[in-house]
Amino acid sequence: MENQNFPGLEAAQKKTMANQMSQEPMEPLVFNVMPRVKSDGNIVSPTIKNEEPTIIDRNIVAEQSWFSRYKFYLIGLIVLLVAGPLVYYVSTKIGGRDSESDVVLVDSPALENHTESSTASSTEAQTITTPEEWRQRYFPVDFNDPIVCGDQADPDMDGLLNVQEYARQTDPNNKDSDKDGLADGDEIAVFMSDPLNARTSGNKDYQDADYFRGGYNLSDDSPMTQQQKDDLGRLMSEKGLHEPTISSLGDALNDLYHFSAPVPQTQDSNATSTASTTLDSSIDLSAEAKQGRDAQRTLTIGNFGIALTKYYDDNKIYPQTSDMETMYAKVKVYMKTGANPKDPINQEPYVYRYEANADRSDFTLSYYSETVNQLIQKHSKDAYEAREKEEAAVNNDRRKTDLDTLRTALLLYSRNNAPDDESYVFPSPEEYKIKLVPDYVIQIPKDPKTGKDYDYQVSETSDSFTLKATYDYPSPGVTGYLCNIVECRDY
Ligand SMILES: [Ca+2]
Ligand SMILES: [Ca+2]
Ligand SMILES: [Ca+2]
Ligand SMILES: [Ca+2]
Repeated sequence: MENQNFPGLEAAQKKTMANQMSQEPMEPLVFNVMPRVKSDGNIVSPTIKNEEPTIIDRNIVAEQSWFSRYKFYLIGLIVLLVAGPLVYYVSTKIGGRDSESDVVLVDSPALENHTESSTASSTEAQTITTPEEWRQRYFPVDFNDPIVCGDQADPDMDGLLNVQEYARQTDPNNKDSDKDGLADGDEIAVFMSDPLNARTSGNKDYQDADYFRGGYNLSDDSPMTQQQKDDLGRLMSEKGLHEPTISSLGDALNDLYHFSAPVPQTQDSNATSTASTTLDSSIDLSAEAKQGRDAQRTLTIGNFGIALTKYYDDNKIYPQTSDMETMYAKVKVYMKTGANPKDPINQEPYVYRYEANADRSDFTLSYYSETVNQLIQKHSKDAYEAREKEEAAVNNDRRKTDLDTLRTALLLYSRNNAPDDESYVFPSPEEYKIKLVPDYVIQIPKDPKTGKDYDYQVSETSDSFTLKATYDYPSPGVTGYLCNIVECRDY
């Protein structure tokens, strides 16, 4: 789009972003360095790397002056309780993207004996607080793998951490949820546009990226003043930009905002010899980039593993090769999506490895994790488990859709058969199939795994019903899916 064509935009409806900006999720980051009081009254000491928290026996503590022993912790806790949320609130009001700087990952053996704060943050990076249902939807295979779906991970590398993607309802696997050319994280932290609306301005002719490529204000379609451009440029430098923003805005970044895409970070030249120091200097070694690459590795190895089990089902042995490309060629037909048999860095130790055992009844697939600095190995057992969970997620979705469909059919039936608009009438379990098919539903759906009918019950007075399905691998406290007159929900 030419800049000259841009004036003459119609007056646009505006969305207030202010409301959205104030909804950053609270994170418990600050508190984990302090002792926590468990529900049984015992005190858990601060988590120290690779060690189980020490539980201090309540009785022993009680024998001494509890206050004098823990007064510094208490005072510190109180200070943190007050100051933590305040600092957090202020930082998110200013920034939108918050705690990347807090995520200090132990990124090389040389840093192993580093301070407690970095290890605490490393543990923190593994925290998962998003609901399992959400993770199952977006990460069906790795929904419990903190490297992929931990709160602080950013597998799609759009600058928005998973916990923020959840809060914003954006897609944690999609850099640009609304496909307007601006990365989710950049929309929030830099452009103050809606990450779920390609046309925040309301102008149907121009997407969000068009405005910033031309130097126009989203709020009123006016050309930006020099001051506004300078301010935006400063924000870009401060927050950084992510793809696809950089490609979408192209030359405008420098021409209008004097912003040039950042030069990839390289390892500190003082660092002692680690694998990382020998890496190509063009490789981005930021914590964010490492997490992104690890997420990709987990996904890739997971997909290979599942495809290998399918290959095994057909061939009764695993492929005999130690060459990733050859293995990939053999299992390709079993893969749902393409995969790259080369590691994102593909330089020792960051390479994928595959090997079958002697009688080819098992395999080892591995990658080297940059975020935890260790070799991650997966065997056929892991792959079968991942496959079951993947299939379970698909089946569970099917069950929800089926019950929603049946519920709609039943409500339509009731509307046509009840004596008046206020009352309901539902067919009995004995004859609901005859009554519903084919007028209200083409056929009665059955459970995708058992092939049996879903549980359908009607009240004695025939004016209410319950439909139930049982999930495979349900989350704790959940059995399945339930629909009645009022709603459909997990139960
Ligand atoms: Ca993200
Ligand atoms: Ca995203
Ligand atoms: Ca976008
Ligand atoms: Ca947008």
